Amino acid sequence: MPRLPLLACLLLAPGLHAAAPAIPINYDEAKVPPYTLPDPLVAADGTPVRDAADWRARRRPELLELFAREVHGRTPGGRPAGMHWEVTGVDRAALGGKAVRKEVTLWFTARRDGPRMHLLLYLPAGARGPVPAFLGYNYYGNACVHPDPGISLSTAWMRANAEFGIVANRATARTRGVHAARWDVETVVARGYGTVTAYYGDVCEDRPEGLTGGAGAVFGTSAMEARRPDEWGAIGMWAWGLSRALDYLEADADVDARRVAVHGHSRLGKAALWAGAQDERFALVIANNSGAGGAALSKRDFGENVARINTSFPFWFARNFRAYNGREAALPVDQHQLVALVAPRPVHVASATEDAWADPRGEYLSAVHAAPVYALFGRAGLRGAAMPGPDEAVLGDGLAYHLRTGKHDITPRDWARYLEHADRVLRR
Ligand code: GTR
Repeated sequence: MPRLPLLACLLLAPGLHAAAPAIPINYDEAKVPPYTLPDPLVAADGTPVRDAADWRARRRPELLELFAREVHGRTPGGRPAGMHWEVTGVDRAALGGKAVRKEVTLWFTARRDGPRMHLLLYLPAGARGPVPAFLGYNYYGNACVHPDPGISLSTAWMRANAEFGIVANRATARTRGVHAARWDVETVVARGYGTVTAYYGDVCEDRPEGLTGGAGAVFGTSAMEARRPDEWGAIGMWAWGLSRALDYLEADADVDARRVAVHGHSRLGKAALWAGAQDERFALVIANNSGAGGAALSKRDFGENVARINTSFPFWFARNFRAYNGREAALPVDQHQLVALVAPRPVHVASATEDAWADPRGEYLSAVHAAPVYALFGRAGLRGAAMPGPDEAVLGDGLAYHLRTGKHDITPRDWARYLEHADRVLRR
């Protein structure tokens, strides 16, 4: 074999990205170059959007199509015909009598040996009638959200993680409750809300191979590089799974499916936004530290950028999205339009002061620039409001934003804001 220069060897070595030219990341506010955002209220043919009806009939479908084609990939279908579920366990005296715990297995197709998702619900005990609820994925299986020994331990594949007791790609007893602080279950339930969760890896494992399992298997999705340029990726699949969870909630008499907030942290915040944009049944959308591909503006060069996210996670988005690596100016959309697709339903965007990677200011500006669409519906946006300082919030009736001090995370302090917002918009 001829001797290749070292650089060529490194570039050819499978799985080695180290030799690829480094992708520059800007963390200096003074060095953010000027950028132009596409106007949500100007249609592709250059004509202005006249009113809310025109937005719904003409502009909203146009933007959904652009996000599907250029960013996330197309969602190939809705609820499969054979989808079905079974309530596998109910404990009416969970959490010391404060909650009802339910476990549900939802098979995406008629096949019992086919892809499925396990739902966990905590509902306030003694509720008089169906309750509003928060729905979001967890990272390490349902048992990570609370130490309650009654929660079934996931047997699904997950990334090995010694800190969280994930050994040989499986959760162990040590995984129980590792993310309890991220869920704050007791507080949410005491406030009168249900909290519903599933492991995101049930829908698509967070690795390239995941694309052909779970939701991918339901629709015959191609392997990562074999995908058609607009075929969906993991974020699209996670968003689809949230809608399937809502399908179940519509049939659960203990939950008011018309008052469900979909939420997610980080990559799952990206999925929650895309779910909320596509599925108008979600009453409130919460994007916690969702960053690039979530709430953060792509054309604003700060923190993680398109080239970086497509290189680290080449299976999260459609292959088409890679055309914008280092070319964000050419993107026909930006993330304020994704936020606007939720209008007039409320969106809550949240950042953390130490989460520069996710670009807190870019997340805030996305909500600001979505405001004209909310205004069409007579809902106040964040226009004109200054960016909240650390531990401050602006809670408009359409758009809300808060900035928490601390690192990339979702904490009880974030939940306090979400509950405050939900009390305003999900309470009848
Ligand atoms: C990072 C990724 C972010 C965010 C984060 C997370 O590695 O670059 O966009 O998704 O992971 O999900 O925790």
